Amino acid sequence: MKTLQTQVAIIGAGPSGLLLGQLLARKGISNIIVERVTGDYVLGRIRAGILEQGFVDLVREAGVAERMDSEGHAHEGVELVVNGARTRINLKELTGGDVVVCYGQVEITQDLMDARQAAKLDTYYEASDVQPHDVKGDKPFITFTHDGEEYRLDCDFIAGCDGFHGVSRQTIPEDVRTEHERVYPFGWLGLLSDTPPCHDELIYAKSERGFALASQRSETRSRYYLQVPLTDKIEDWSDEAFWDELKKRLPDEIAANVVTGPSIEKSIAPLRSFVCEPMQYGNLFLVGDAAHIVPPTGAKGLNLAASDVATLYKILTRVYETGDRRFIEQYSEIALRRVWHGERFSWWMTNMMHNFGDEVSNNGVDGLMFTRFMESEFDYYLNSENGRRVIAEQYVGLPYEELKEY
Ligand code: FAS
Ligand code: PHB
Repeated sequence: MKTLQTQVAIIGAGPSGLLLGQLLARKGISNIIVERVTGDYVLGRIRAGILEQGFVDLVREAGVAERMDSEGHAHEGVELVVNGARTRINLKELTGGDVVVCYGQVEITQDLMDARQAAKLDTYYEASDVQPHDVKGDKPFITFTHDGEEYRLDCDFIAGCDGFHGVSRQTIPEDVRTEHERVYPFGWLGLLSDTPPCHDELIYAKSERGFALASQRSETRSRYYLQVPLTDKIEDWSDEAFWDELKKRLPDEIAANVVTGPSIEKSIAPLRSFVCEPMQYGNLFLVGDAAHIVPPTGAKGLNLAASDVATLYKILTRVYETGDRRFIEQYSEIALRRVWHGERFSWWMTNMMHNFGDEVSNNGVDGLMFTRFMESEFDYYLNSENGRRVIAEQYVGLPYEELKEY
């Protein structure tokens, strides 16, 4: 067995692991990333597209903002449509200046991978049998197999950045962790196309036929979503069927601007709200999707991962720079405070904007009555400046948590 040594072992080379590794390295904190699949496979996953202000600032602090700043598009507003009635949420005005940036997760991941390679930082792709050990002790380590060789990686801390299906969360004993979950009775059918966006800002649309989202990646690449039943299969949806349905769910004047074209990616994703508490166990810290999942309706998944990274980065930097270990035990409490805000907003937006059919909601309200409650609540929020401000503040992202004694 080959033995390696580093200060922080990172499991997973998705945006969480790569961003954490980049930030730590810039502080001179050594780290090694161990990833199950190839870098190309990681880049092949089409996911998020909206970055909160806090994420944008973190990417700049990580020194990988050049392409984001030149190719990303700042969005000062977002449109919410309910049965054809359009309401623009003026993010910049309602939050006193904050906006969101439209720049794909794939692009951010590529930029972080390029920076890691340029800095000659160690990343073991296609690693198998990754397993954390002695996480409660002061000498944790992970073992893994790479190129047929067995490795032991000794470290001070382990960052579990290995997503929802990773090994890290399972390392926390079942009797220690509490998992909260809501699985929604529908999914999102997503389509990526090299066609110009149908509007200059994002449009979230609720119609009698179901939810639709018109998003974008650039001036020539668009990303669209449709709410579909969980029973739908991707083969049920030709490109033509997708475009027809999308136009029926968007306001007529927007639908008229939709430029159709062949899909370059098309997939159906289930929607769930999920939180694991605590987000740490000894010297193992869960980061991003390893600890929590949100329905993409609030554009929070990737952004909550970034705020976890920011919290752990601040705590570990303090440990290595000053020896101050006071916040080590508070990582989970600090991270969860912002996670639950993002979870609630994503759950609320999903309730407001989707048709739940006749599902009886968790507080016993039947489908139609629940729908009326949600329509009334959304009508109130959209038609009051204070209501629109609540939505704007959540959408651009609440401030990151500071390290302070609670
Ligand atoms: P990731 O899952 O991205 O990365 C985890 C990494 O760990 C993966 O590369 C995996 O291969 C690796 N790994 C897993 N197990 C391992 C093991 N045992 N050993 C080593 N490595 C291991 N978020 C938004 O904000 N907006 C959106 O629009 C949006 N859309 C989404 C659409 C879909 C279909 C999905 C699935 C998610 C979407 N998300 C969205 C959420 C998504 O972007 C995540 O929040 C983001 O990828 C989180 O990044 P990570 O925490 O790095 O986890
Ligand atoms: C996307 O562009 O993929 C996207 C944007 C906003 C969301 C969800 C997905 O809320």
